[in-house]
Amino acid sequence: MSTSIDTDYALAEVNLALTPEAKVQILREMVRNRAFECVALQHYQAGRMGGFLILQIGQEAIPVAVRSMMGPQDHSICSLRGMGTAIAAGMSMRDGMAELFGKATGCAKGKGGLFGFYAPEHHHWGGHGYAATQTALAAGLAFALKYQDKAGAVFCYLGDGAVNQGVFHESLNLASLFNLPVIYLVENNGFAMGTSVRRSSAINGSLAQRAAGYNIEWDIINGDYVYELRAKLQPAIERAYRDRRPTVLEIATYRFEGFAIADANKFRYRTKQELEERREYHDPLHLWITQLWRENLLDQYGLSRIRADAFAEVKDAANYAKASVFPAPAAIMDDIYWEVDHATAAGSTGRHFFSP
Ligand SMILES: Cc1ncc(C[n+]2csc(CCOP(=O)(O)OP(=O)(O)O)c2C)c(N)n1
Repeated sequence: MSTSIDTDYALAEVNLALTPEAKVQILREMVRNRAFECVALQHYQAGRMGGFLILQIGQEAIPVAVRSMMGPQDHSICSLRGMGTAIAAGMSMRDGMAELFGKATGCAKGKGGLFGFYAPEHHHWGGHGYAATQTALAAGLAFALKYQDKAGAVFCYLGDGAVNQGVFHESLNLASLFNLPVIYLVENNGFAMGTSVRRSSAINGSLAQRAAGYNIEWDIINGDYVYELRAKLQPAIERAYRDRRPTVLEIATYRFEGFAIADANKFRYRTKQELEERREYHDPLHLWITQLWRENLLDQYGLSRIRADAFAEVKDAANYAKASVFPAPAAIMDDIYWEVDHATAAGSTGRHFFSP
């Protein structure tokens, strides 16, 4: 197992500034992320949840490292592969698990499932099902920060399958033109559903290179390593804070599960051997544990405690979700449209722009 790459980035200023407790906290967050998704998977397979279950297992270092670099003035927004990103942002496991169970106590009152993973109190704005739509919303959020003369940046996640959508290119153009403090994080896990990057992208050596066409700085990161992620995020964050300029970061990663849990083809577009190799040698969680081990910041007892705490938290969340009630049928239209909630004429007629 190679950790030499991360050892080099350990010397980056932003990593030298990390306290031992902060490093262990990063591990705690990664373990919480994985525990949440593993337990969600068990309940999904037991038939307790409907819809899709789209997991980030194998990609956890990214949202956790990104969050470790964010301040209270920053915002995040992501695609449909974003439950772990919401948990890393600060959403409680109870809010998330109840949402997956479709219960009224969930973060979107049981009406959104994983597409409803919003945590506005933590500046996390979902959870978007249509590939790349969040890239335009991120530009809008960044524009709002600038327009209102507020500090901060917007961290927008998207997948490799989203980089060829027109809306992403419009967003890049405007982000550059208007000098917006937005950081686009392309999580390149190699596949859009079952389509490989090689088959979907005309330029596939580097997805981030598209940014050059819009006069935007870009970089490529190995997303298995926390230190590398943090080191390479730092210039992008400075650029957003200081220069109000966007950045595109392409982050190489790998998802251990299928596209969604119901992915009948998951061994047709990649081999079992490839998957086993990734799990064995490139699991970001194991790599970070090894790193902390080498730095004498972790022992077996400490690791067991972290795991036990995470699983206790997620078990409590699942019990809470099970015990919660489903939303009442009469509430089906509540909290969906502002116009309905505020009893406007448009809310009662459904007509927003045209007279009957
Ligand atoms: C505009 C649009 N077209 C098609 C789909 C169907 N779809 C859902 S996820 C997905 C692939 C997304 O791949 P990627 O962006 O690489 O994200 P990943 O699933 O790898 O995290 C597609 C094509 C969609 N959601 N939105």
